[in-house]
Amino acid sequence: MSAYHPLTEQEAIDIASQIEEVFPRGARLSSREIGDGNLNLVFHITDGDSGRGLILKQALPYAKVVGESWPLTLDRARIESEALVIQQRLAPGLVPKVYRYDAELALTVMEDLSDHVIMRRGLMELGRYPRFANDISTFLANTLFYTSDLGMNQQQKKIQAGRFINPELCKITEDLIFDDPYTVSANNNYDEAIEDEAEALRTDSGLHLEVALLREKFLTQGQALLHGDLHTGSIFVTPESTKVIDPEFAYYGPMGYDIGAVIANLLLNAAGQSYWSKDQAARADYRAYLLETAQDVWTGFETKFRALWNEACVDRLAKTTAAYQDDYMRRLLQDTIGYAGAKMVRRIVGLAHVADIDKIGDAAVREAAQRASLRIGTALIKNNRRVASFGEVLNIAATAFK
Ligand code: SR1
Ligand code: MG
Repeated sequence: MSAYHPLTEQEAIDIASQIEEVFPRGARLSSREIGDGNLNLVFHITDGDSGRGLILKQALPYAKVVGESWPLTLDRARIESEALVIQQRLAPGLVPKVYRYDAELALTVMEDLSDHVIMRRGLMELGRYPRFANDISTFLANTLFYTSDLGMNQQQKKIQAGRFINPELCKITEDLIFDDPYTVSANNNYDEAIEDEAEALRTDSGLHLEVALLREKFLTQGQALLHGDLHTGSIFVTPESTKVIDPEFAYYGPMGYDIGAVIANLLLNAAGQSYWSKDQAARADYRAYLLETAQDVWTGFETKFRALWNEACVDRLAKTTAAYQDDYMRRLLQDTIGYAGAKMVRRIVGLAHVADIDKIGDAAVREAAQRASLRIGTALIKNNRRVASFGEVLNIAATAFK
C-alpha cells in the first residue's frame, strides 16, 4: 500500500493493470483524467487492443470545485465504495461493479460506463430514456426499503448507520442547500439580474419555516441509507440501461431527499428547455416527456415500495397496520416535494449550479429559466406539507412555464 497522494496517470495505469478480471496481462493501457465533478479525480483507463476499460476514482483531500482552502475527508471514498456494494446487492445491475477499494489511496476501481452518457448531458441533448423511470424507481424503492427499519433487522440497521456517519459531506448539504440560499453567504453564486429573487429568498419567513423543517429532518431523521446526491450528474444512462454512480454523500437520512433530488433535476432540465430546443412545439413536447417521467418515477417508487412493505416488512406493527403505511407514504410524498424544491433553489442561487441552466448562452433566456426554476422550487417548498398527490407538482410546474 502506498501513502496517500494524488495519483499520476502512470500510477493509475499501473494500478489498473493489476485488475486481471478486466485487462489481460501485459495489456498496453492508456489513461485520461476525466473528472468533471466538484470533488474528485477520475481516471479512465483503456486497453486499445481489447477495447476494455476501467474507472479509477480517487478522492482529493479538498473540494476540487473550491480548492485546497476547503479540506474534505478522504473517508468519503470508503463510504462511496461501501454504499456501492450495498446498492449492488439491493438493486443489482443499477450501479457500477466495484473491483477494488484502496483505503490509503482513497481509491475505488470500478466498472467503465463509457458506453453510457451522463443523464444531465443526455437530457440537454433531448435524449429519451424509456427504461429510466422504471430503473430509478426500482433503485429508490429497493435501496430505501431494505436499509430502513421496515426492511432490515433493526439492530443491524443501527450498526450499519454507524458505518455511514458522514459529517463533512452532510455539512456541505446542510450549508449549501438548507442555509446559504436564504441568507447573504460567500458561497452563493447567482447572476446579478436575479438579485430581486435572491432578496425574496432571504426575506420570506414562511419559506424559511419550511426550509428549517426540511433541514431539521435532514439533520435528525435516520430513515434509510441514502445515496445523498442523486442528481442527473450522478446517473449514467442509455435507452436500455441506468447506472447510479457517486454515492459519496451516502448517510442515514430522510428517504424523500433522494427521491426529491431526481424530481428536482428533471424539473430543472424542463426549465432550461427554452434554450435547448428553440422550436416551441418540440419544447412543449420535451417538457411533457420530462414531467411524465417525473410522475412515473414517483408512481413507480410508490407502487414498488408498497409492494415491498406488503411482502417483506420486518416490523410487526407496520406490517399489520394499513393506515400506517398510508400515512408513511403521504409523508414520503410531502418530503419528496419539499426536498425537490430545496434542490432546485440551491442550483440557481447557491454555490454549485447545473449545466442545464448555466449553459444557456442568451442572458435573457437564461434569466427566464432561472426565474421559472425558482418559482417551481419555492412553490414546492411552501406547499410540501399540504400536498396530497404528485399531480400537484405537475400543476405547479405547468403554471410556472406559462
Ligand atoms: C462542494 S460540493 C458541491 C456540490 O457538488 C456535489 O455534487 C453536491 O451536490 C454538492 O452540494
Ligand atoms: Mg458527485
